[in-house]
Amino acid sequence: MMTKGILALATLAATAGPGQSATVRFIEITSLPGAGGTGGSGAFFHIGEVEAFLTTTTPAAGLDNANDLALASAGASGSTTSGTAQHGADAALVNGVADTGATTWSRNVTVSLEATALIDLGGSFDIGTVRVWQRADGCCQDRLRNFTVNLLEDDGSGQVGQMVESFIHSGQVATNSFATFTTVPEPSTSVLGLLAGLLVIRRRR
Ligand SMILES: [Ca+2]
Repeated sequence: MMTKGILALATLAATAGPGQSATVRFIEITSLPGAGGTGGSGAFFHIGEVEAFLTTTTPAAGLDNANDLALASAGASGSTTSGTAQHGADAALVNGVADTGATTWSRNVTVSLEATALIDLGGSFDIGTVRVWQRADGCCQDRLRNFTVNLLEDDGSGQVGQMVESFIHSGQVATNSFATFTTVPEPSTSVLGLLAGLLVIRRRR
């Protein structure tokens, strides 16, 4: 019974679950249907900036361009994969600025029901933290609420691959601030090694 228990534990640790296996290349942020803000004449979904940090980085309190990997100058790019444009270029997602006014990436979710921003980090990284920022002018803050953040692998050819981890943000992101999403840490190799060692010991008895 003991051997079976250890075996099960070792199998559990070796079978990577969400957030425990792979590095991240893509960040997909999608408004939940009907969840856009009510500013202006319709319902919109806006994002001031997206940041991504390694598991080893503790981001600064404000925009942390020195460590942010979701930055055009770090090789990242942004695109709109669903949704109808209200205003703002895709490049504004990763320009290192919490944008203001009409430069803010904003999509009309009255027309399209949902909108999705896709960030390509330009390479795969062991991402520990993602932050999604409001625009910085205090306007229309209800346009960043109720959305999902999916972290995705490279499929081996530079395209979107399997899901690594998925988050839901319910409610509105704080005014002129950001929402933080933290990945589940990988089981350490020392723990895996310990489990493997225990398994060998049990089998030899
Ligand atoms: Ca921006």
